[in-house]
Amino acid sequence: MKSLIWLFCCFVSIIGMGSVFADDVQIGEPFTVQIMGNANLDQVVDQQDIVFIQEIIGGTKEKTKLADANNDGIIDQADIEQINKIISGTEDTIFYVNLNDDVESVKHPLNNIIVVYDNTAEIIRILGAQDKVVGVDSMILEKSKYFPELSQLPSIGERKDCNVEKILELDPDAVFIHAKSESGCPDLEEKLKDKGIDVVRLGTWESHTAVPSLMLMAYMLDKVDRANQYVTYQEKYLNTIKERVAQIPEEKRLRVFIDRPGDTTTSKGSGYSESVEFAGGKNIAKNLAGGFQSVLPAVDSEWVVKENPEVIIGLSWDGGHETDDIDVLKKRYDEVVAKPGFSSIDAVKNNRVYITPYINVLGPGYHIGLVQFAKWLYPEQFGDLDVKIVQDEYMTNWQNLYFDLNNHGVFGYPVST
Ligand SMILES: [Ca+2]
Ligand SMILES: [Ca+2]
Repeated sequence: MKSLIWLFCCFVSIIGMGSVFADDVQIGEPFTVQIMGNANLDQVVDQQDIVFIQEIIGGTKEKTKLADANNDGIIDQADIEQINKIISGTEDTIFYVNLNDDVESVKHPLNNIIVVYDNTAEIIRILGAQDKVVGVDSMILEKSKYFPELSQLPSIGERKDCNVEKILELDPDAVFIHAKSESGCPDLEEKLKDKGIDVVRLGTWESHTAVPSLMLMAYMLDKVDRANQYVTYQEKYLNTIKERVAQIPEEKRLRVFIDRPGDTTTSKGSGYSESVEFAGGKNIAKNLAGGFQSVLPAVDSEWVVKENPEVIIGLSWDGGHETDDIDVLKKRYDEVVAKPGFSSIDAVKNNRVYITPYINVLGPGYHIGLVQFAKWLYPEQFGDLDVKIVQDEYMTNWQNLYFDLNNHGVFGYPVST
């Protein structure tokens, strides 16, 4: 448990850091695939980008930050050639914008890769690129039930302290890893310089980074069709939630408190707050500030009691695929309802306290958590959706994983339906 908390502390410390997506993309909104050559800043690289470049050259359009497909500082015919190569998959290099907002390059095609971070490994499975993976980090190794095959691969150690010797030994074309920061193996590029190994830094955990990164990785790994299919599949759920929530009058939207371990909560700008709001809840702590990146403020029980939320969603660091013990979530539930004064809160009096493992709304499968939140908040409007079916569909069709949800894993308390 302690090690998990520690893991999570490191995990949150990289969220949002230097993210190029966080400010301008919200759940369910169109995003920009951050590849140089995506001149019109939409979700694909196609003929329209060539038209766009021609218009820039002709002086009728302004240059955009992704227009310089070959990254040589000028917009000309060579960029059109590079875009044509990207479309046909024959480029030898891809230039892209990484999580640190730097323009980087990666060789193409990629045959062997190392994958760091569980959410990144999920994207690899969605794309159907598992056969390219030659090494993983210890986080994936520890999740042997969720990653039965990938967890058998050689480990490059902890993601905050990569074993460079091991990476060199595995000799991949590229390492997919999180943002450059103190905990993000900051010297990796330096140590792999001249070794023919590219470092690709992308955000894959928060809802608004996961899918744009998935699309970018699809270009790198030649899986664009598969990525488009996934986006279409996920949008179906996002649109359903959006449409139904839109029909709930403002005054009937429930006031929600997100109880984060350590007497903290999540405010505007955090993935959890965004998820609750997307599911139609009103996060009572939305405008509080404090904690990491000012989005994880500490709150005292007195304040929560005074606010009297109608629903409490408690985050748990435990639970998920690797345990079958519902008590890990029940313990957290008991802890939340026993807080000083909480027995007088409407959410507690009306049995509307729900515990969710943090993984439910993270990574490329974040729509599962959104469906769960929507169902917890508005069981009448979302009664026809079954979280287990959504989850099962995700694992079977997109994770290439058979996982018996009726007998294994814990994903919500008191109920995950
Ligand atoms: Ca485009
Ligand atoms: Ca150029």
